[in-house]
Amino acid sequence: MDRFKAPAVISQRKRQKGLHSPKLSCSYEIKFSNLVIFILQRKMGRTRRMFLMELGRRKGFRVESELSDSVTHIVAENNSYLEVLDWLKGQAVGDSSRFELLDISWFTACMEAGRPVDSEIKYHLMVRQEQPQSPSLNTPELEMPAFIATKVSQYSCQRKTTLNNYNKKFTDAFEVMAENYEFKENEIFCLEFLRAASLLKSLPFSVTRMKDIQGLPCVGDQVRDIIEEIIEEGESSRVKEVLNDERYKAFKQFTSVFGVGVKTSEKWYRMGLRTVEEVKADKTLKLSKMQKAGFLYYEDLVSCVSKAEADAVSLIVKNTVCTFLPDALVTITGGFRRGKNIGHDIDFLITNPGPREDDELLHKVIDLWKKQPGVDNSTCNTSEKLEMAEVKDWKAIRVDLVITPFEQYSYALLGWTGSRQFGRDLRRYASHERKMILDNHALYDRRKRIFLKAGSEEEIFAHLGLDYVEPWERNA
Ligand code: DCT
Ligand code: MG
Repeated sequence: MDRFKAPAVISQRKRQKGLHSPKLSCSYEIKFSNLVIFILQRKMGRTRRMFLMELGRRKGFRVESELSDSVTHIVAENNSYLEVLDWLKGQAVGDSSRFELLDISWFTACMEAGRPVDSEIKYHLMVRQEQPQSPSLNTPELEMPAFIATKVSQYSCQRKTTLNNYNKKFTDAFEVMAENYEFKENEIFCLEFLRAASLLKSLPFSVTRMKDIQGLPCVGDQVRDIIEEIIEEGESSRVKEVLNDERYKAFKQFTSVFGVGVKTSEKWYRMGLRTVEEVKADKTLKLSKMQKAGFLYYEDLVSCVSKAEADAVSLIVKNTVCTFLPDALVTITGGFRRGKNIGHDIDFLITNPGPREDDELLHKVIDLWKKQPGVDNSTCNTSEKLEMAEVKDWKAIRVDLVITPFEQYSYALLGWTGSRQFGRDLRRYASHERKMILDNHALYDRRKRIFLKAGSEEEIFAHLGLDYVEPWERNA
């Protein structure tokens, strides 16, 4: 597999928004069609209700978001029988005796059993329960965290993570911590925070109490302390400290330059440099070709790539590739395939169905672009052009071109679609749980000593014994 990274300069044209927006919620198979549940939001709150609805659906129950005619069971929490009746009167549903009015403890018992349990008398809301003591509040094993503990995997490849992040204030904080540890080359702590961020991104509700994270994997002491502080104070003092740290701030700036990683940042920091401007002004520094391009197009490259820009570039890439290989398959991977509408670059995967490969393809593509007016990737002579140009009507964008042999295409697609954390966990799961080795080319079964062929991403998940996770659910 060959990979070519270059900032391509393309004409900036307005394009329509993406053709297809990703499906963000998925439907689950209904296993128990003889009952239809409605969960009352009153006194429960929207987030908890959504969480419970999602949980019920995932377990094969039919849970309606509206109080429709088909509803058979109404579930309430912390509401007395009379309160529910009162609420029902306001809903104009006619005869309310057709509903089973049940306490949340019935629902939680069903979730635990993984099937509907008999609506015994103890679960019924009744007149005498004027001051209800919800059983779910008294028996800890029935509370929300108890479900989480049994169902949330430590591997993000066994979770669904859409772009709908209910815990951004926590995950942003963890990502700052992870980045700081990355700058310090402390991989263990870096990963600890990345895993915690990824886990909280997958939760279908906002964490508001420490109880909500009880029993969750990937939540160590450091992570717990930060969550606690954010819940109590609204922000974390440790994160604030990092954000104000001189070294962190300098590394953050340096690594924002294309071609600059932790090693180079370390060197510049040791030299006493602190800002991008200071590095730029230092004419004694030896810069790589990528770094030169990084400084030259700095403003363009730090501004995000939009979906419209990705679509525009996609047309250019497809057209060029097809002049050399008419049957080639060109697919957008990376964040855009996962449904993001911004990114720091655009990732493409190219393959040619059939036996024919072209080792020279990427070079041919780049050479062709170099010759074309308006599309240019050369870094040496562009500064002169910039000075001559009156109005800059183009934008530099990072494009990753990856070419793969056709028989490895599914593995490459899975790997390059990411997210990074999802890929890490897939490889960790393969190795720790299945004794297999996964990379962007192949899957090797160490016990059977064979390579497992796959013609689709679904087949790779099946080889690993994992439920399929759609690209837009891989935003771990
Ligand atoms: N990847 C990989 N090997 C690498 C680099 C990346 O397998 N050496 C995978 C992991 C994620 C995917 O490719 C795309 O990488 P990025 O572009 O860095 O991530 P992204 O999710 O597309 O993020 P962004 O939206 O910021 O571009
Ligand atoms: Mg990308």
